[in-house]
Amino acid sequence: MSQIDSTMIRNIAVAGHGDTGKTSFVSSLLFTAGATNRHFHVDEGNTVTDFDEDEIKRKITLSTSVCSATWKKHKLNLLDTPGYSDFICDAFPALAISDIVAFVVGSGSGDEFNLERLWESGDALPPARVFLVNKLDKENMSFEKAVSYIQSLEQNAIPIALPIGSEAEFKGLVDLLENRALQFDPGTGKAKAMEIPSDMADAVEEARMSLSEAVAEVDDALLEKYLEGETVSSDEIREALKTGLLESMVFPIIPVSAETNIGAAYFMDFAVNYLPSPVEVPAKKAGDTEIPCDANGKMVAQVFKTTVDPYTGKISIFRVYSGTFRSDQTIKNVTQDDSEKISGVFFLQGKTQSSTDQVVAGDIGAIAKSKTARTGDTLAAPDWKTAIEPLNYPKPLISFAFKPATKTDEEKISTALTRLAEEDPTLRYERNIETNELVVSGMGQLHLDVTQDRLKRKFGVNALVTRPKIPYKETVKGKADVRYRHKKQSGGAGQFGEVSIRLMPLPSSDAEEASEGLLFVDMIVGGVIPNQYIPSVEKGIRSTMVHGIVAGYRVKDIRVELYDGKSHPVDSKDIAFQIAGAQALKQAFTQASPILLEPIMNVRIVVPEANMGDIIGDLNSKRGRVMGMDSEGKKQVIKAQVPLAEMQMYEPELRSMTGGRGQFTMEFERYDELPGNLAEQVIAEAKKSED
Ligand SMILES: Nc1nc2c(ncn2[C@@H]2O[C@H](COP(=O)(O)OP(=O)(O)OP(=O)(O)O)[C@@H](O)[C@H]2O)c(=O)[nH]1
Ligand SMILES: [Mg+2]
Repeated sequence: MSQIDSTMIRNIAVAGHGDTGKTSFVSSLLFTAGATNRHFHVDEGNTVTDFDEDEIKRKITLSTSVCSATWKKHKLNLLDTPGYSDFICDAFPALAISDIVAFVVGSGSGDEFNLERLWESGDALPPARVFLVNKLDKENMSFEKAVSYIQSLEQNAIPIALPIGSEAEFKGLVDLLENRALQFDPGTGKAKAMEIPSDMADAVEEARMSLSEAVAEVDDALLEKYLEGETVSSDEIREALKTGLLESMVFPIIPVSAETNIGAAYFMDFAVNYLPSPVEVPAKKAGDTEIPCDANGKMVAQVFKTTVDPYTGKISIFRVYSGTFRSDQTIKNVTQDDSEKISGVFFLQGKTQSSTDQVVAGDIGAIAKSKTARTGDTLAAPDWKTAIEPLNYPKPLISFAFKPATKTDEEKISTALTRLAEEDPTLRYERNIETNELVVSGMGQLHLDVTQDRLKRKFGVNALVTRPKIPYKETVKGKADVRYRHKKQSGGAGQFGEVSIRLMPLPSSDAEEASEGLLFVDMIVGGVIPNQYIPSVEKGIRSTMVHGIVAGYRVKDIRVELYDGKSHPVDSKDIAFQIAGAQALKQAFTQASPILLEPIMNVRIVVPEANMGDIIGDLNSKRGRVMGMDSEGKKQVIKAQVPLAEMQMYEPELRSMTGGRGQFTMEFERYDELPGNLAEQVIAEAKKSED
């Protein structure tokens, strides 16, 4: 296969709010460019990029997929990213490795909060950013409204084309750069020149002025010329626009309809003529080392996505920043400090692989069954030293307990979750040793629903999903002094052990010395309990602590002094002292004002100003304490401490309180006493489940 020149590549992430038509637009591009022989539709479940069964079933994109179209000898790599809140995080790695982002806007109503969220990530976005106003064939869809919404986000966004006709009559566009009109054939997506409709003359004139003005801003000399009233040539505008795109100073807006194939050809022409190739964008960095895009340089690539399928195995998708990734080489995984022999490299068209012998600098390729590659890893020539910064993923926001339905499910579930987490870094799971539950965490309820489905469909694992238990702890507030004798005489050898203990809360000065929540102090003098049985007493106490005393939760932060006891020359044995220790603790515990402790989380919430009142009111009703407030851009930041029990469903709650515009993170802070009435409920629950 002949090698494509890096300058002929365009890496385009297609991103935006959910349901705006990203996948449909990619489908329209593929069809118009002849990469597919039919125009596939999301609603028919046959698009190239929404190929996963769960995507087809739900008609939404769950994870980024890669395909490409050839347009005028250029290779356009298209990354179709998810737009729904639960899955949007998968858009970030695609944005991080692309040179261009096409934001698809799908309504004029101005509530595309996930677009706003992506837009706010600023420097994490590719330098060249274009807005596509989609669905212009649809009733009530207004280009003007969508433009003012986009301009409310970014004042340097400016139309470079105007729609001809609206709703069902939308048929083409006026190209403001070339001052010409184009009509599109919905059957092929191809463009044909037409007259600029006479009733649009004024609008076109005005839009061309605004565009010239916006573009002139890029270049001081040009701006001066413009302000002096001198004519600015089309060539000058074109050059300035290219610079403006590269330097994130101008953001073109293009009207399209993915459904009726209008604008796809225009966008691809624009990509080829104006949008930067991998050679033109600022060089990627690994630490302080620049990685210029040069197919003859040292090979450096980064894996930005992993997919794992029980049938086809693991696929690692990477972007080559420099050099040429060959199919028959030994590469170094710089991040893992490991190396492996590559056998086979391919390009992806959705799920379809086409093998190649090389992937040049700037291009995107994939390898199968890599032993070392994980998402974010740098794969490079053996003598390359510095890893590219790994990709960032947010912490999960919601957790559920996954209970395997049968013994077979139990055996398979961990392996299955490991595989799923390998392709989805926002999915985490762990066995909570306190509650003994398998806790699976993700970005939202839908995310965990999909996980439950995938476990079943891909791995045949059935799991019941419930809210996870809160890992409460038990401790005491008071002191107690207990003497306990364990004596058993039933036929043969008897058992005898007697202990006297003092129980009290662990003083903070002892905290360092304690282990697993207990400081056990041996105060036995004169061998009243023989030395070898002292550890038995401690063991009995510790095993009781694990299973809890009043409500079945782990006991923590206690100090136990063993100060007296008795033994029997024949009947004293390890088990007898273990039982005596355990029973003594149980008695002492109930006498020493036992309490429950609950986990308190540090929460950081970012919301629009307008939601502040509701959020604070809600935090108060959640027994939360607001620790501080601050502003961050147009948003307000609230820091609070809130019990975990109140925060388990905060993700959907915050989403509905803020119409999706709120974000939050939380992490464990400390344990606090659970108020008496709530503690009684928890104890009653525990008793009920014991019966
Ligand atoms: N009328 C009309 N409908 C469209 C157009 N583009 C997309 N749609 C419809 O909008 C819905 C969503 O389209 P998708 O392409 O799945 O949107 P998306 O942005 O990829 O959605 P997510 O990836 O799930 O965020 C589907 O029902 C499409 O048929 C368009 O240009 N016109
Ligand atoms: Mg999609």
